[in-house]
Amino acid sequence: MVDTENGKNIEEISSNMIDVVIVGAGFAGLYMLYRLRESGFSAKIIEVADGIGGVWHWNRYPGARCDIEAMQYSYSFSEELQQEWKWSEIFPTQPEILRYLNYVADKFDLRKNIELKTQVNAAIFDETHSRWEIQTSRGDRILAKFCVMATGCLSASRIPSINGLETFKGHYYHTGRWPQTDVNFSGRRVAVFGTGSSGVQIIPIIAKQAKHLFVFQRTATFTVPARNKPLEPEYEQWWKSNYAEHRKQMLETITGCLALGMKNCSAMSVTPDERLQEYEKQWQKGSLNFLGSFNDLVFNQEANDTAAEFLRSKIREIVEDPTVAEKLIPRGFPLGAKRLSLDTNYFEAFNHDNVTLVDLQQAPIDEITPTGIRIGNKNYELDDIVFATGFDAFTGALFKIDIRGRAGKTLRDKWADGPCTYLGLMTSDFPNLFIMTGLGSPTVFANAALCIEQNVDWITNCLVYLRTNHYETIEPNTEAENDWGKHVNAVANFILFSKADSWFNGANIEGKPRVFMPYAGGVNNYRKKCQDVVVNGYQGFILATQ
Ligand code: N01
Repeated sequence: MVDTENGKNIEEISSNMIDVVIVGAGFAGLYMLYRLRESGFSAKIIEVADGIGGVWHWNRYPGARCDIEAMQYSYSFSEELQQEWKWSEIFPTQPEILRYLNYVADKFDLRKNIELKTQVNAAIFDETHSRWEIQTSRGDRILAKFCVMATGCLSASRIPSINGLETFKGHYYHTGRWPQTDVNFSGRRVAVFGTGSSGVQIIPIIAKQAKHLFVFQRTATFTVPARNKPLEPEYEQWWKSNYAEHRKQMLETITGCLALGMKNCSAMSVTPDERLQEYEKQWQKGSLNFLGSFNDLVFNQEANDTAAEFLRSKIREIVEDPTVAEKLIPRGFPLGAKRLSLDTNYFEAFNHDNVTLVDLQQAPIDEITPTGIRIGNKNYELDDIVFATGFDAFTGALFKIDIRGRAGKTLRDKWADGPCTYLGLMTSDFPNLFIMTGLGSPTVFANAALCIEQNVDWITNCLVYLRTNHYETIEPNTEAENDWGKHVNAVANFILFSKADSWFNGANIEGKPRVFMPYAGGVNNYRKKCQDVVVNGYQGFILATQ
């Protein structure tokens, strides 16, 4: 029988039938593939890039590194792997993390089920046969019982539309789509847009290389020093000697990270001197744990103000020119409401003679010209422009795919007013479609590697349950989905993270609905909710035998 539209016969298409198609070969996709194969499912990853690694493949800009300790930001599923892999630094660089992921792919023989350089164009649910048809840029149509979107929450990079960009005669780059060839800024005049985590990492490196660096800042940012260093053998040994137990403890935390010696009291319950001492101690230690210096910094504005003021005082100490320091001081939003960054010599970079801060709050850009950037009658002559301008987070990568569920309904239409999921894992009317992009889950506030493993384990156990009990489909009921959405919102309103324009709530993308998308209730609570749903017979899900 011939399918006239695509010129392929049904037998040819059916021979392409597998249990699960996974979209994306990052941290999530790789472990998903491993777990599914171990559980007896046929599975395949489709990945658009020419290599595995997801964000760690694309974000190869100078200075890119992890801001969660590698001993924790790594897979826990194999004791052998976690014992034999040796990290060189506390916060390893992008190349080292990519090497690790490649090592994992080789060790567990994952590559044979990964198809690179292939874009998934569409995923269409066939209600008659309860299966997904995945259409790729190679013209393939793969049929799968289940589809897992491991497309990442920060993978759809975004260059803002600035008048005249297409006329620019120099080079321009986005941090999230960095070329694989060497980019050297020596002797060049470079502009950087964006002072989020990517900008904070790349700016000090370019400052060292460039003839002149212009940082075009729209919103000043809070950062804490990383104080990165080589991994000390004793520390590594401490982790490795009892890895399983440490990983277990991590699961019981809010952030999915072990942070020892933190104070479990309100910032307002101690004297101002004690407070400062604690902030100073955490500042000297470095790491994002600064936000946990006291247990109420994320929901008590008064407490948050004290920590924010401490960080502002540090900027004044570091930056020599007081006028520049004032421009670099973040104001108008709580600490943490835009994601806190870890830095290495970020503010120090502004003390270099070859670095100029351009404050876009004073005057916005008029245009990009063939030779640079114009603001009013001032021209900045440039050779290169770097956009560290972030991502269409959570939904951007999903919406690049034409995803259609029941009755041909598109995901885009369903989520026109903002995404809605149950546990961040599924959405109603899209049976057997699992989503692992951090929506409605704590991933972006926590140790993403651990959150990914939790999601993958949940999905795998769910598929085993369906197989054992002869169910054909699973999808959330709308009531459970709505209740989850309300809960995610209620938690977001309780904490201060919702009180700023950010990629958390879609505010960084023009026209995107303002919905607070991640779950801020903590890894421990999220896990418990996911477990309870299972214990109660997949409560909130509709399971059907045909
Ligand atoms: O992106 P961002 P990012 N003109 O959206 C500015 C993770 N990550 O790539 O705030 C001028 O945070 C924008 O300004 P404003 C991490 O979770 C982790 O830095 O919108 N500026 C902002 O300053 C992080 O949170 C690591 O006013 C413009 C910046 O661009 C997430 O990825 C490293 C502009 C965008 O900041 C995203 O970080 C890197 C315009 N038209 C990233 N448009 C680790 O360390 C936007 N901006 C693991």
